[in-house]
Amino acid sequence: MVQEFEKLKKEHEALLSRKNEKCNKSNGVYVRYKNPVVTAEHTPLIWRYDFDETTNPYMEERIGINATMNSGAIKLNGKYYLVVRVEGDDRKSFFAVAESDSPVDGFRFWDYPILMPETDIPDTNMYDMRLTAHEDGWIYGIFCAERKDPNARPGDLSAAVASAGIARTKDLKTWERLPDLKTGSQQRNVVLHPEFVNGKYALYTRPQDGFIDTGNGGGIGWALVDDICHAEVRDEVIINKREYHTIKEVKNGEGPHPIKTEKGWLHLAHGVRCCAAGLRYVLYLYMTSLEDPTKVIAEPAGYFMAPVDDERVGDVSNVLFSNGWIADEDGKVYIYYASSDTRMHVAESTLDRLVDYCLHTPADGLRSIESVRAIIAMVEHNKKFLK
Ligand code: M1P
Repeated sequence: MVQEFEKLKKEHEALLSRKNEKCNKSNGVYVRYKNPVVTAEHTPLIWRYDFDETTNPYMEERIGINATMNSGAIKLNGKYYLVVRVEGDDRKSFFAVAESDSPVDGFRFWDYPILMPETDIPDTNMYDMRLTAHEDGWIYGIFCAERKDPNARPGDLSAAVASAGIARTKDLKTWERLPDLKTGSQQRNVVLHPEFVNGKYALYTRPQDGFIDTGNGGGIGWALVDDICHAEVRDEVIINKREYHTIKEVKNGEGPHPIKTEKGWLHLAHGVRCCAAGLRYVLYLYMTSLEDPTKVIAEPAGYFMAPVDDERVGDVSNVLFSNGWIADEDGKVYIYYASSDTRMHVAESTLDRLVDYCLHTPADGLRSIESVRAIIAMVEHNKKFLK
């Protein structure tokens, strides 16, 4: 028994202290790291095993963890933090903080997951937190609060309602839960902009008709809110539309909050299309104006990152999803992304590279002939250098 526990602990420690390294391949825009940064196996053994031989004579795992995914990210006092969406074998998601001195490896969960306070209407499930250190001094976490649809047909045990849960903290340990966002539609992927705009809090929204289907929800929305403690969406404009025959035809959603650069706000988002294998989730970038954050000033065609190799397979296959990135002091950007709703990875780039990618990659011409024209323009440009 003691031996078995010791073996488990040794293997766990080896996983937690494993060093990461960059992949050999890069497209010049970003480089992936080889190992996932957080997996279900990274979760503490003290969450999962009863260490008392008298109550756990067979050393069975008592509480199984199924996945660690869609994590908010923030750097505080020189340390890198992920607020991880942890999903148990029981399908319930919750938040837990993983901390490291390095942006690319060494993430260790705190001993206790976050006991997120509830509102008057208990959440059945909570997930996908976006962290924003707002200029008002608080760190906000906005996440999906999911509940059974009270109007579901009898016998329908799947119908659910998604709303934006709002909480705030100063230290990621103690959280104050605020009322959920009031809005005329269901909402997921709601993100708080880090600055006041016209003296108001600004939210990226994702209106949706149903729990899964966005329906008439046209894409990523924007709404100004007077009071974050009683947040209500009154006017919502769509700032980044879904488009026919693009990577975001079926759905899209804001990732983490945008990063301010000299040339505009840099956004990371996910786009979803449908294919014979089901929904395919990829990541894309776009930029908005500093003067008018509702105005898109650049959007490269197609995806920025799509699932590759092992990333393609998991609980919900063919999915990349990101709700966390960190712009470091030295200009590097760490993009934390989940693959196939199962595990967390990191990719590295720089602000300069990402902005250059946005401003100099051809936009989507929305027709095959325009894609060909973009290639012809590139070839003609390059001919000058090949003589
Ligand atoms: O399963 C893929 C993703 O599906 C949802 O994202 P969206 O609302 O854009 O469809 C979310 O449940 C997300 O957590 C999940 O990764």
